[in-house]
Amino acid sequence: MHKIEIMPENTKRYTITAALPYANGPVHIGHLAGVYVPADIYVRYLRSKGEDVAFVCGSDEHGVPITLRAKAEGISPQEVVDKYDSIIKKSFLDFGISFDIYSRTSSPTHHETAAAFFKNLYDKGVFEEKESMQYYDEESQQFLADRYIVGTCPNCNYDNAYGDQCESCGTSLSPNDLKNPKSALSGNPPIKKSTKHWYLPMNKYEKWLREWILEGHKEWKSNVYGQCKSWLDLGLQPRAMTRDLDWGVRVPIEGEEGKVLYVWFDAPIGYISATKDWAKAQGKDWEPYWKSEDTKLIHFIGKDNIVFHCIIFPTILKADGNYVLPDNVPANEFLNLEGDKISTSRNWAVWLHEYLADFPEKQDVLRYTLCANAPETKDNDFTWKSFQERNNNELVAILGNFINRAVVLTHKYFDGKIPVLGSTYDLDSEVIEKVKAYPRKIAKSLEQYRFREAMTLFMELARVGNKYLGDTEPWILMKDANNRERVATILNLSLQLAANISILGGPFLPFSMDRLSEILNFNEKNWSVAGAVDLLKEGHDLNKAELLFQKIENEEITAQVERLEKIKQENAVKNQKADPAKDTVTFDDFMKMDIRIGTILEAEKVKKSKKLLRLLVDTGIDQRTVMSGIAEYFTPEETIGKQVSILVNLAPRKIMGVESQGMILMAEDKDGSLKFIQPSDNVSPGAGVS
Ligand code: B3M
Ligand code: ZN
Repeated sequence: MHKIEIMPENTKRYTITAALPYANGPVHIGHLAGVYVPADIYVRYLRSKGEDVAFVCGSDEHGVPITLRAKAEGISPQEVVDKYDSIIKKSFLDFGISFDIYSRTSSPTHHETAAAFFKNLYDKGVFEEKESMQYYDEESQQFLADRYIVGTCPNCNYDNAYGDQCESCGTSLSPNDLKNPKSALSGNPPIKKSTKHWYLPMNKYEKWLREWILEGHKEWKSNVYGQCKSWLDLGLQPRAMTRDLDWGVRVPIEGEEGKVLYVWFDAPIGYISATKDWAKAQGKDWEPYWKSEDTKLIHFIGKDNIVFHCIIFPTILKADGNYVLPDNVPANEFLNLEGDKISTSRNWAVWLHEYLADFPEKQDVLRYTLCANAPETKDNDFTWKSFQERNNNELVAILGNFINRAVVLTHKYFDGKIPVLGSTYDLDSEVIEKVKAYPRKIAKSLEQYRFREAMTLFMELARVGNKYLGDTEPWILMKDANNRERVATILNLSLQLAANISILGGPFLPFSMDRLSEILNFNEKNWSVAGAVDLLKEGHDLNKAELLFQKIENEEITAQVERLEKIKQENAVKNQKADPAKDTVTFDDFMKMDIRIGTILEAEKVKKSKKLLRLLVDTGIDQRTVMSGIAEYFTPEETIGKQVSILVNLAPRKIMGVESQGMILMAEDKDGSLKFIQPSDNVSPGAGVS
């Protein structure tokens, strides 16, 4: 039996989920801007209204991205997820993303929950069981996930395209589209083999989905609604909910070993498993958070996850029949970095842990900039310049400056105590009116998931305060003792505004607003008390003034821009194609060259030359002098004793007045750097190379 949850009247219950990041890499600003900052702002707002909220997230630890990363790093999938789960978890904690629980899909609760969910649908006969022909690698004895098949792109002829996408031209593919498919595991061409899977008959839910979304959720953001509509208009097909893979939640059907649940089946159920673990730790019942009609389920995600959260997961929940469906899915578009798509493989990102190393304690500055630039309706760009400007011109010059002046002046003139509010004039009434109106205005934007707008409104309040002090100039008034009462009123109102700011800014700038509460000696966080101008009682003691924000200097920004420049250059080098092959030579042509392994006996720099070393080489035939253009890459000492390849029958020629008798063979990398061509083990000098 369920315990009956007694909620105060008017309190609403919310289950707020934020996309489970794949535990195959750290998180970057794009993740934060698109999903976690908006979700956190929303949740902090709800909590400050006293709502009952479960804010759940965790690492997505299954699926091919994890197994690929494991392969790339030469470690096991479990080691991959252990490593990244803790890095990601720490980043979120550091940035104040206030999850009630950050769980993991490799947890026992999740495996049980996901398997039971699947089993229940299976027992109800929801799935269609189908055999199909899939690519199979005979050598590694496994079916190949799309990402494990590489071949030539039918569109651009790029020869390293994946079975699901060509990274060169961006076309999305299916494995059958590839020319010359090869297994990424063994390199062999795969065969086709029959395999059984369980399909969710999406087509059967199409009519219901059209009604539920297209008629019932016209209020969803236009980017979300639009994507759903185009999916639905294309018509839905049955979709396999299982995979042939050995990493994931095992298919809970007897006799069906070696198969796991499709990661997009199990991952969203991760929200439920996380809620279970959280509720258990709190001594609560998890079920109302997922099954009570009066619970609002809201998924915060990026745009690439829309179809999974708006179409597939709701279908899974609907098929079960006992769950609430999402009330809203406020998905964001993507954030770019300095005009370029953020990319993990190209290292084109600002990683959260690296940001904090360079800007310690400046979490709020990033939260602020990302929210101000949030890609709510279209892709948006993060630039370091705008980061600096937002900090210096807005956080420091407006918000920080206002608070600091109000507090410092109160310490100076009124011993740090809230002075008495006297008669008010038009200028004061304007402030009072704004303070009254803004909590509702900001709330309205937040409730419509318009976080940029909400934060802009919040900053307007700080601007109001800043302007009020600028217009009234209490420091000038105070030169005449008769104005003391007037100044008391101005500072009283300024501090009331500051107290309101500390409540209303909490969702956006939690760290700074905690410090502001500390300065004001005022710990109220309840949204409903905002709007009043008597939050701080007359005579109430303030704490010491302290700067909420510090200026960011040009050098700090230049360092970041230079770091990115360097990455850009490195990427350009990596992407350079090798020169095309030279004209064909015959075997006999090649055999004319006498290449031997020799040992460098002596080496010295050549005067007046930056590039040349004079080498004495034991070729096994003789000892001879070779002039070699390697001085920029090797010191003479580094070369002595090295075995190298030398072309011994090259016609001698004079270089800088010295006769060079042969040529040392070098490999030239894309960036122009040189490496010796050496035998993999030592050989006797004079050994022939052919
Ligand atoms: N891990 C995809 C992603 O990180 C996926 C989200 C799961 S949410 C249930 O974009
Ligand atoms: Zn292509």
